[in-house]
Amino acid sequence: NSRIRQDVSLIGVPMDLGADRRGVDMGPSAIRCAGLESRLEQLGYAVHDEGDLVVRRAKAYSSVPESNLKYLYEIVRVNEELAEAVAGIIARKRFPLVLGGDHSIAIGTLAGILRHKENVGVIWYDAHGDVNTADTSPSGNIHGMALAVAMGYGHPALTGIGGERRKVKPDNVVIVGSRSLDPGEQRFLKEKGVTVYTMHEVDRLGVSRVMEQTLDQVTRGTDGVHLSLDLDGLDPKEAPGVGTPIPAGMSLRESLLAVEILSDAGVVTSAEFVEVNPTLDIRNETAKIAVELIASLLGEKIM
Ligand code: 6HN
Ligand code: MN
Ligand code: MN
Ligand code: MN
Repeated sequence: NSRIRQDVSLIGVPMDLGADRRGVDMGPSAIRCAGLESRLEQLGYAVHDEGDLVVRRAKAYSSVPESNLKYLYEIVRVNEELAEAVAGIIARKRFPLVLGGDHSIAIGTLAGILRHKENVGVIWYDAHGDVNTADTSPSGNIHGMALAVAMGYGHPALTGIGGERRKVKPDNVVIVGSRSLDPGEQRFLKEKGVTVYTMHEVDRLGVSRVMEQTLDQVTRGTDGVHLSLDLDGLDPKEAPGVGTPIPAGMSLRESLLAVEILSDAGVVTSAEFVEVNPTLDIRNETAKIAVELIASLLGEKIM
């Protein structure tokens, strides 16, 4: 089978500051409750649960941005720790599986990965582009900036995370499932030449071609592939437990197919599943979907 020949290290990051909204901090707990560990053990993996990082709660959560980089310093602190943890997991030759938490944690995950890899390919499965900067962000929420930061664009406190000078190269990034890109993001993506498969392309080409082309792009000249999967990439009718739902998204079937294609290719070297918000969910369905997708990514087969 296409099982990854590595032990898996789980690490939870109960971060909600990047979304400026409570509830998404419960994501790691909800995904664990949905049976992640036993599911991976059934696949034959040794699973090492490294527990959750500690995120200091904000005194107040505001819908009014107090600056265009909300909760900057606590987000930086946690991501520094995460970068360290992910780098350590890779050093121990394990597969890092990061559970969010809001998408701002991708900054730390990728900084940790880049300690070990020269050129990492990144698949950003998301309704959004997450390539805002303080200047273009409509919200000031750092989860909407994570991919730009990983490529080296944004506030120096963010781009300096992990002390890593290597950045993700725009050429090695593919975004899949977009249907909500802010005007500044559209400009950024065109300017940097990032490959984007919006829902339009997904509908025209079908998931299987999109994923084959994606694989082609992210494996060209890279020494690893990271999957950053935002559950809001899926249609909110099926995955309602997310803070920024956008209609007309990827179905569960399409998403399973996407991760199965990745699994068969055997190239993914790390993954994170983010933005599960149990307070907005229905009977933990979105966390259960996260577990289904993780199991399929790690080689679970129907037969
Ligand atoms: N996410 N583009 C919007 C913003 O505020 O920058 C939404 C970002 C959502 C981020 O879902 O990871
Ligand atoms: Mn996102
Ligand atoms: Mn999103
Ligand atoms: Mn399955």
